[in-house]
Amino acid sequence: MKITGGRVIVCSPGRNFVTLKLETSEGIHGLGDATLNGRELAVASYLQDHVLPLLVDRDPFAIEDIWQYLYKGAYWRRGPVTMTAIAAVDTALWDIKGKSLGTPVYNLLGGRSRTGVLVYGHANGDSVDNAMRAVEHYRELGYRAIRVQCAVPGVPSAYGVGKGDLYYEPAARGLPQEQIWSTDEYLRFAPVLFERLRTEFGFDLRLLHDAHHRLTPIEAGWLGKRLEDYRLFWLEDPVPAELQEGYRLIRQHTTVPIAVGEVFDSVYDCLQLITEQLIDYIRTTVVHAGGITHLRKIAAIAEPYHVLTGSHGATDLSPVCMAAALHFDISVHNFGIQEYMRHTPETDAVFPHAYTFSDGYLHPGDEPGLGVEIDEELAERYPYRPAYLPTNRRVDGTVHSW
Ligand code: KDG
Ligand code: MG
Repeated sequence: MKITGGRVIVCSPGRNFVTLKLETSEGIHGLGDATLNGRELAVASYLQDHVLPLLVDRDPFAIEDIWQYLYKGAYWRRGPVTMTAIAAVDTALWDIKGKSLGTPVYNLLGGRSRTGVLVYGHANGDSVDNAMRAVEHYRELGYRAIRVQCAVPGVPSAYGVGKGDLYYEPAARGLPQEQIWSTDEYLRFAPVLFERLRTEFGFDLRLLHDAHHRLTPIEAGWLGKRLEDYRLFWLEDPVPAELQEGYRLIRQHTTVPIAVGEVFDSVYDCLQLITEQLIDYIRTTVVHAGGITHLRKIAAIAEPYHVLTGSHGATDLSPVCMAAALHFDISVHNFGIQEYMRHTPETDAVFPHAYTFSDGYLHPGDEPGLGVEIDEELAERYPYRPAYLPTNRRVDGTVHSW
């Protein structure tokens, strides 16, 4: 069997997605998600113009060799555009191999290590009362773990507060929105929110929270200490992690579990965090960190250091990525949890999939390959529409991490 070519499909069923479809001489095709929120066409062009010509006539079973060829064979390595493109190729190759051998991808990754994949959903509110209602709603849907975000009094635009309940979506049409942020107000408010949550819901429910890269290490240490009594499952992205050693300072001040990694694109972004045990969960994901092949290496390095996986799974990662994540999650030993933001019905219709949710767990299904397809005719009805993630400024106008 040989790779004969491929196509990059850009569509926007509710939001933008880039999908790679690799074709083979035996008529089997494989899919890979190549979506980089707000930078979609850069990856589409990199795949189309620079990567696809390199794949023709190669053996699609040579997954490791193709991965290394695309990574080491390009003088300019790493970065989100390159690594997302490599991830798309890698994911599509695993899909082809599974389909060709007639088995779900998880069987090629060592088989099932568990019966289901524990997931967390997103509850948020424009007030504390509405956040409580959203948590209750997610509990009724069967979720056993819930991330909670809430509007902060005095902060015009806190991170993670959606327009609707189930389909939070930060990217917006047109040029980037500018949001306004105040760390002081946020730090005052966050412990109050979690005190109320534990008072209303007790300690059985797993609660998570995302600080979305907005604090300094010492601010994060202060917050973590205040949140310890509320037993968070994790505090996510307290600090931008370019300076990995900054996480030492957080660890010196708090035992709150820390999760980091959704913006990382290779093991080099998290090596120090893992080997110094500065984090508890590594959140790298299939689509942005080099595909199933590279994610398994990150997990293997994390395992002896007691770091569990907790892959990013926001709506800007397509159902193709979600399917791939589930095959990874169900097979890897040191799995922790999987983020699961529901896609809209439009997205699900374009990407029919075998995975199902029940009772707080996702199940990848038993279809050969990844168990996800793209309805190209339907996709064509949703043309690409430029959209950006917001930007952020402090109240005095200084640019701040969003
Ligand atoms: O595209 C950016 C989103 O994926 C990100 O803001 C979501 O932080 C996020 C999360 O934890 O899901
Ligand atoms: Mg996050």
